[in-house]
Amino acid sequence: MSKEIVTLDEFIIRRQSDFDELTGLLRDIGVAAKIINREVNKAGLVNILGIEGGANTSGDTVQKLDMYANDKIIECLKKSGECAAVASEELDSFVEIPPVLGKKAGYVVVMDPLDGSSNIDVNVSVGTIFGIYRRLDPQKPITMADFLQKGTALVAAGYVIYGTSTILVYTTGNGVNGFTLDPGIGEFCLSHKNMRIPKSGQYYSVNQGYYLKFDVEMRRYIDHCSDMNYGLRYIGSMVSDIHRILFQGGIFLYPNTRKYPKGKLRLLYECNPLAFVVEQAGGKAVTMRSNRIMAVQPEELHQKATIAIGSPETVAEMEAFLDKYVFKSY
Ligand code: AHM
Repeated sequence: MSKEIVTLDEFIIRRQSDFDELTGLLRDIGVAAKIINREVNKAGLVNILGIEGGANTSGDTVQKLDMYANDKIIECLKKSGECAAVASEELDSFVEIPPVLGKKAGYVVVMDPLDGSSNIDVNVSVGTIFGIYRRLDPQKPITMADFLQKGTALVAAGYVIYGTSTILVYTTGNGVNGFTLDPGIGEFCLSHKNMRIPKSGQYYSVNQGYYLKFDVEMRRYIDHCSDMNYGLRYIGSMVSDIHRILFQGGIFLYPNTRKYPKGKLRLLYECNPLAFVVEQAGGKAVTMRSNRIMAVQPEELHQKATIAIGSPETVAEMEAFLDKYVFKSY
């Protein structure tokens, strides 16, 4: 007996009650993901179609893929009229979306349109990360405060991986579901229902090349992972690393380094949305100071954060390990 295919659109309609008034907005993101996917898949042809930043065979300028993704998502978000403004890792400040007649634009979106984009040239998976907040007051103009909300205020978040297959994973705070793009019918189909992260895992994911740039306690923790025979896996594309950990368990780390004293990854665009997904799958996400990522009060749009995220017991074990070294000295 063949299994019933449930497309993303059908799923959104069936679970309408989970979505408040953002059904159209999530569908806009799904449409943008399909368009970006098409473009990412063509990336290997840049030498034929024209180098990014240079001119193509028709003489038009070829846009860099991360800016292309940025513009495409914003363009798609104009369709439903549910999104009032967007803040993106690619832009200095937020942009407002023109209102659609008769629609209440009750939400703002934060996004990293193409995370890990330096991997594109070598055919390694990249992704889109997004988070959705309710506006503080839809009757008032949008201000920075609409974006500087804690992760705990997120109403939905997710990511898309453009990889061997293209997968969209998201949560509206009621579990995590994943949809794989069926290129034959051009639809995201429910493929991973109610995803749960393993309680613990034997993999750690960190840029070990920075070992000597980490604080001593982090170096000791990495030694501990090695002592415990944990496997090291690091793609260098956060979405892909987190996606793997959601299935296999373990921990992803981006600690402070000498080069990035506050961490490299962005609180609003990367850490909070992925923390929401991982927590909803039963996992844990904290800073190197053991603060819950989603409870950190953002002070600016492009704020950076350190992060340890993954299986709940593995992250808790790391916190206990670091606690022996670091927290006593603060
Ligand atoms: P980007 O915003 O320049 O794409 O950087 C984000 C990426 C993450 O996807 C990844 O986890 C990290 O940078 C890798 O950084 P590093 O090369 O320092 O290990």
